[in-house]
Amino acid sequence: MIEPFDKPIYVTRPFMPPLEDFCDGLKEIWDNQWLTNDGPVLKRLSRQLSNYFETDNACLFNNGTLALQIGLQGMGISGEVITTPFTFVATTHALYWNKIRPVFVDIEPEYYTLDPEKVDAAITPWTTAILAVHVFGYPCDLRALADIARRHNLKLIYDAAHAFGVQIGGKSIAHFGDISMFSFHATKLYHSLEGGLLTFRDSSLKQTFDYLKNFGFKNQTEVVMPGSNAKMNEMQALMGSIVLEHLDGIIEKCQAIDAVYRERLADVLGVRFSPLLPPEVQYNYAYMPVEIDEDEFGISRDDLYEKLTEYNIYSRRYFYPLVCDFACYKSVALKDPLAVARKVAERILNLPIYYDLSLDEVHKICDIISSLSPTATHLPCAANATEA
Ligand code: T4K
Repeated sequence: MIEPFDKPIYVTRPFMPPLEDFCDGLKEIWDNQWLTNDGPVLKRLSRQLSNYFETDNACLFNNGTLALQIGLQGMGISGEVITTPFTFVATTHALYWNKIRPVFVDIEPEYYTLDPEKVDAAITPWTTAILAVHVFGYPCDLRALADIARRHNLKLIYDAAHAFGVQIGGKSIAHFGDISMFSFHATKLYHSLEGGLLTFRDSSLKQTFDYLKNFGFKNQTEVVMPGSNAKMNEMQALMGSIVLEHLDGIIEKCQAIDAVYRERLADVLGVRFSPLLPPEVQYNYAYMPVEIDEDEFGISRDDLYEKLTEYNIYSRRYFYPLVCDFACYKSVALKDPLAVARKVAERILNLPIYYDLSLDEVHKICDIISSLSPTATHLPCAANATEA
């Protein structure tokens, strides 16, 4: 019998930088007496991120949802947008708030990103854009989607909420598509407490986004568009600035965790991982999704999810239910049966992965998962044999 963890093991925990570093930054903010509205710490983070992404075409926001919503508004997207049902609901909410009709199409089965063939087939005279998600940080089929967008004169928008740090051939994923949104929420690999970033190809959009996140003010007496309040404050910017210095270490640790899961669960029947990404992709290891095949594993994904909680392990079923099955989107007509997305949503389980999770803890999680499979012949690893 394996003992439960004596503290909860969540699907993720935010990276907490050294407290002294945050306190030093707080002192600076206190001295400045400047808390929000384009303050000096925000300006510093903007410069750091421009260096990081190698572009000045970037705009910070108070969260990813508003960043995406304003991104769509600022680009004047309307009509129908082809998108994925296998995502966090905020992707679709951003369309809703812009009065855009979502057209849900299916995903491909390996990395769960939009299936380009399905996108192509769903285009109508009302289609104005594709809103694709680099779900779990797995890059979409960038070339195929760019080709479709070019041929049909559509805008290509990436919800890159999960993809901070992902590079393709040494180039940030931010450089693909017309616009990309990154979330800096506390649960993300890179975070600023809460926060979001838009990166974009057309530099003239910067002015528009700056207006839109500040009520549409051009100056003290002119409001030029119906904007929102979506400004990042100085505390958020401080956290973002400090966490950025630790990014490489965070990714390295999550890569090591990913490797342990893949090795330890490789022989457990019914646990499926996405294939390793091609060598030109530098992945960020932000999430650890697996699919549970009930017939092979011996119990269902939901039973496994429940049983893990008895061991104090809180995995998550990202993304179940599909967005189109939520009450507020059920009335959206589906032209595609979404067969792959439905199957994946029934089987997906995100295992814990975060900087502070020790490799011993990952081994123990693997031991527990193996022990819960009636079909597994897997023995606990030597390191944890005493706990078995
Ligand atoms: N597009 C996509 C594809 C997204 O995934 C998201 C957000 C967005 C757009 C919108 O971006 P933001 O507007 O959020 O910037 C979480 C996050 O709240 C959400 O940001 C994220 N996606 C989504 C995938 O996950 P929940 O409801 O699962 O969060 P919650 O509070 O249950 O946290 C998960 C676990 O993390 C907890 O069980 C414990 C741990 N945790 C969480 C927080 C907040 C901590 O240990 N400390 C913390 O401070 O949505």
